[in-house]
Amino acid sequence: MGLAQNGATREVAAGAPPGKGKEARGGPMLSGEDLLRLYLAMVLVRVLDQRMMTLQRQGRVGFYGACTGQEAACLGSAYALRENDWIFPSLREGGAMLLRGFPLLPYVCQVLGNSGDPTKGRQMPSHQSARSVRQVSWSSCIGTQLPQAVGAAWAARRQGDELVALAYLGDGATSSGDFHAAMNFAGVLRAPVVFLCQNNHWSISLPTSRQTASESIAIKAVAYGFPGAKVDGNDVEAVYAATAEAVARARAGGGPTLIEAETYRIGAHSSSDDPTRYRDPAEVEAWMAKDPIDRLRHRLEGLGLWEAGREAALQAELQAQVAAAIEQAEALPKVAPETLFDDVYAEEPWNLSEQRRELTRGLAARRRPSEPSKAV
Ligand SMILES: Cc1ncc(C[n+]2csc(CCOP(=O)(O)OP(=O)(O)O)c2C)c(N)n1
Ligand SMILES: [Mg+2]
Repeated sequence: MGLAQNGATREVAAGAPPGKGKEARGGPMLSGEDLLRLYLAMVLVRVLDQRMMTLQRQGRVGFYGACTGQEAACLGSAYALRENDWIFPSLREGGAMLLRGFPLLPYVCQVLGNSGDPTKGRQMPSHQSARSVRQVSWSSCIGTQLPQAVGAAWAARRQGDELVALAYLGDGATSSGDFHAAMNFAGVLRAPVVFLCQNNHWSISLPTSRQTASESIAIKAVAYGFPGAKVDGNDVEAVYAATAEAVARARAGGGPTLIEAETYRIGAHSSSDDPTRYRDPAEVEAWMAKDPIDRLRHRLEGLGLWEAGREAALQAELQAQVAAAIEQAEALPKVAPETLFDDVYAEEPWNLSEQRRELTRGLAARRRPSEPSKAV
């Protein structure tokens, strides 16, 4: 793992023994307890993604995008944040909300877009977000989250707030105008933002080799006047170490960092995609051998913190948790149409109130059993 700064490259922590408990969070090392916590979160996200994709195929969910193969890059980086930091996701980082304490049931409700969804079904499925864990929605509009993250980070800094914004992007987003505008502004303003690019080798069917002529994505940071780091995105400790270092620098007023986490999208781009039409199965198999979850499990076993015998029980437990959340979520009613008018204005204008009343009357009339006709 190297760190490129103004053309120079240097090594940052990789594969070092985990640090001890209290100094670990915020520092470059993870304790054994942290590694276990991350392992459980990564396995939960894998199990959830598999179940949700199945639900989509059964017609019970409209759309889904999985993070399979990228759990270390996604969760290892999110783990380096403090509670009051903000996440601006790209396409696959919903699981960071769970790691940051968002409950599973409303999470599943967001995928279903039903009445248990705190965002009232207004988002596309898979575009979870929650103010409670300071995470905005996925950004299906590629790259738009990046200037937003810079703006939020800069505004917070101007208000004297020490928070950091972690902005995720894919390799494909590096070709968007928003990426370059965001990188430029972040550098000029020294905004406390960390850009975490999950280079998963594909932008739907376009390979990263067709995305850029640069020697890496990380190197692009040099042109904007701040450091870039390239890490093994399937090594959760390496991702954490690089992000923790970048977050600490941003918080201390040292400005932004671009981290390239090299990983691989094992599954389809989304439930709307068929990767067998453009990818060599041998490539997928080669990356499956580098699975970040297997890798962390081996690490934990080596540290005496996990035994192979516990795996089946963990799988059963997480499958049961996810199944229970799905069952409870599916038992909930749809979002009431009247909520359409909620959260639009702090004080509802008269015309919206009128429309709300009209809709409520219309819905009530439709719900009443039809009365016998008085016509003769
Ligand atoms: C502005 C914009 N252009 C194009 C698209 C279509 N699109 C959706 S996802 C995607 C590829 C994104 O690839 P990448 O940034 O590498 O993220 P990944 O899906 O690999 O996580 C594209 C081109 C879009 N949604 N928005
Ligand atoms: Mg990609």
